Parts: sequence; C-alpha cells; structure tokens
Amino acid sequence: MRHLSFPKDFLWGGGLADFQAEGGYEESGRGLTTLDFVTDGSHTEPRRITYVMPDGTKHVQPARGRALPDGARGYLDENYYYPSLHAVDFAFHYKEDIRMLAEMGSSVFRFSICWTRIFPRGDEETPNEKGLAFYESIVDECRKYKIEPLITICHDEIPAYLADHYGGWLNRYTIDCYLKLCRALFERLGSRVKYWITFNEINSLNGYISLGCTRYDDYSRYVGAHHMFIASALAVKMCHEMIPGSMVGAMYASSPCYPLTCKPKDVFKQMQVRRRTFYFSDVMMRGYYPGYAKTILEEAGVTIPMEEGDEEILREGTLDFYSFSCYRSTTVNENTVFPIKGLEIMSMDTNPYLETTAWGWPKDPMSLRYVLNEVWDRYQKPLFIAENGLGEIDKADENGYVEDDYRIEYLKEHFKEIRKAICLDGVKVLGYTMWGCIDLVSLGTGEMKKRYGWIYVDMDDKGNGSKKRTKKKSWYWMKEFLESGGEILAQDDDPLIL
Ligand code: BGP
Repeated sequence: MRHLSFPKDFLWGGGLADFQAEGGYEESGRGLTTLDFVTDGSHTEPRRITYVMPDGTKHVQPARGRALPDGARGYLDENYYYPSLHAVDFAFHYKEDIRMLAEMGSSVFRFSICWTRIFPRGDEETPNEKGLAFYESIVDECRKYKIEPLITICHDEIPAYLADHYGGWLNRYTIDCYLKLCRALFERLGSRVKYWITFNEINSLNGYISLGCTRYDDYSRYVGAHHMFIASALAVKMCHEMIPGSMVGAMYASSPCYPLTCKPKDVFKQMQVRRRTFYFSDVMMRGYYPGYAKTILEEAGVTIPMEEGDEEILREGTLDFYSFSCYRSTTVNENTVFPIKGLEIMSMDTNPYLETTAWGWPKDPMSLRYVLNEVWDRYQKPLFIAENGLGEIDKADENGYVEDDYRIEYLKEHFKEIRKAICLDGVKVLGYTMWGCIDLVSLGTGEMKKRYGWIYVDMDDKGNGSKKRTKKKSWYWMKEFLESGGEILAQDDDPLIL
C-alpha cells in the first residue's frame, strides 16, 4: 500500500468574510455597503433588501434573483434586523480569535476587506487611516503566530455610494475605484502579505448586492464581469510590481456538477453548465475569452463593451492560482435551464447516492478531488481550496461546548480526498481554509444557526448573546490532526490507494 502524506508546506487554516464576521459598524467610521441593507432570513424565508425610491417611498423585496426599480437606493429601516452591521463582532474579538486559530496549529487565515472601511464612499482620493490600521493590525496578529494572511480584496459587496451614484460594476469608473483600494492595500500590507484574491465567487455575482446595479439579468452579469476581469488583471499587474513574489488568484464557486444519467444529452448539458463557471476562470487564468463565450453571449443577447487595450490588459494580467469554494455537488440533465443569471447552478435534481445537510446541500467528499483534478487539468496552475466546510445546527451545552462529531467526519472525508488529489493525481494544492472557522452569519440565509466553525460563538439569529467564543470538539480534533501532520487520517479505506 502506498503511504499518502500532505506536503510539509501545505497551508491549513480557516476563513471568513468581513460582512459576516466583523461588525463594529458605528465605531469604525466605515461607509455602508450594499450588503448592509440585507435583512436576516432563514432556510424557508428569503433574505430581503430594503430600499428607498427618489420620491421617498420605502420598499422591501427578496434580496436576490430580482432587479430593483430604476433609481432605488439601499436604505436601513428601523423595523428590520441587518446582520452585517454587527455580525459576530470579529472587529472586537480578532486578537482572541486569531490566537485560538494559532493554538490549533493554523498556518493560514483568510479574511476579506470591507471596502468602505478604507474608502467609505468608494470614490475618495485618500484612504481612511483607521480602516488601514485595522487590517494592518489583523495582519500583524497573524504574523505574530507565523500565520500566512490570505486576503480577499472584494467579497460579494460594493460601497453603497458607488452603487447608488455610479451604477457599480456596470460603470468602468468602478475599476479606478477598485484599483485605488488595491494600491492602498498593497502599499500598507504588501511587505507582510503574499497571497491575494481579487474577487470572491466572481462567477456567482449579479444585481445590487454584488455588482451595485439595479439590473439583474444577463447583461448586468456579463458586462459587470468584464469590468471586474479588467480590474482583476490590472490588480494582478500592480500587485506583482509592488510586491515581488506575491501570488494573486481569484475565487470561483466551483462545486462540480454531474450528469444525471449517461444519456449523451445529459452528459453534454453537464459540459455546457460547467462552462458557465469556466467562462469566468478561462478569461482570468488564460487571458482571453474562450471560443464558446461567443455562443453564451449571443444566446444572452449581450455584447461585451470591449475597449481598445482591454485584450492586452487581460493577456498581461493572468492569475497565479485558482482558488475556489466547493461544499457539495449538483446534478444536471438535458432539460436543465440556465435560470441562473448570476447564481452558480445549484441542484437541479436530487442525487440519490448522497445524503444532505439540514440545509439540503448534498455531502460529497469526492467532489473535492473531482474539482481539484478538473481545474488542474485545465490550467496547470496551483489551486487553493478557499472554502469548504459543513454548515449545521450545533447544540452547545451550558458552557458553549459543542460535540460536533458530524463536522469531524465531514472534514476527515474531505481531507482524504484532498490528499488523494495531491498524492495520487499529482495536483498542486497550496492550502485549505475551512469556511466560517469562527461561527458567523450565513450569507445565503442570514441565520446564525447555520454554523460552520471550529469555534462556537454565543449569538442567535437576531444578534442576541454574549458573543463568547468556545472551542468545539472539532477544534480539538483539528489540533490533533495538524500536530500529526495529517497522519491521523486512515490510509486504507479506498481501493485506489492499494
Ligand atoms: C459562499 C460565500 C461565503 C459563504 C459560503 C457559505 O458562497 O463566499 O461568504 O457564506 O458561501 O454559504 P452560506 O453562508 O449561505 O451557508
């Protein structure tokens, strides 16, 4: 039997996003972001967005999947609860949180920048010192424990001011604003941060929240993405110039999809659906629009506003690594439509071979090995598993302790698949950051009870609770796993390694 081991320099740790964790809105002088106007929700009740029209009338509607009327602007209504404003108070707990992750043995920590902490409106000339100092302090805290920071520059949100006054990513002007943000970050943090992610899940963005426009259609999706491609390519170039040795990636929602049957039409549809994801990474990893993009755009009736020089910018700003989220797999068949306008295609059919979580997400450890191979074969550039993990209902005892054996099981099975991808398939994987390492507010549902962490946070769906942090059973397991260099994973449970 072959003995399988993780590379010694493999980076292990966890990740979070500003709006799901930080809080501290009033204290920081940060501006509002588009996600601030999104209310709480649940598995069955969609999160909503509150907005005001130019005539002063106030409205509310589901936050995703729909356009807003022209002229709508995000608005905070005192009758609603907005989880992003306070989240889990990471802004006040980060020293303790990072210490707990360090004690566990983490070697990487992924976090995102709240754009409006650095530029409260987005179009200012000079950055806000308080915001830069905040992130510098997080980086220093990581460095103190020899933890490598992995920074997501933009995670699914945009300054509300840029949305309301410029139309967000539909306007090329936003590229300049984004690059100002990048320059400020590279200047201040560059000497201590090697790994950067330009955009989170860039293949899943649309509408007011992530693109800052009132439209929610194929036009906004593809035109917004083109401007983000240009912004990302220019940021890659800037980063390489300002921080020698830096590595820049983007992050893609990459849970794989399988054909429901071996019917050729199902199999072909699977390929077409997959290209809805690869469309984005092909441009950014290879530096040009792939041949099949023409058909996708024609079908959507969209013409990309390609300007002189854009092609060269894309060519010169290709990414150094591919990072991705993968929580689950999905299935498609020949009749699968692309509803989808900005959301990754999640399940169209149920997969009878897989169990699901309380939120209906199929659990499929092999999907991770599958996508690692799929992407490595396509680009031959290193990969980073930026998001994976299990969102479940954790029952804490009176001390806040959670016996989350189900999470340990999930991690074990997924880690084995990563190890196989590295050792048996030869995939180059830089590291793994488990999503929501400290319990945080769910992006999809706005709930707190969908928990992912190794560290429990005492807080409920409406923000009540002490926010006290407590290590879960999975924290102790992870510590043991890391101390053993991954060797506590069974070696003999798969015929492929014999
Ligand atoms: C990804 C986002 C994260 C995160 C995760 C889990 O799409 O990048 O921000 O939240 O999904 O989703 P949820 O929070 O809905 O469980």
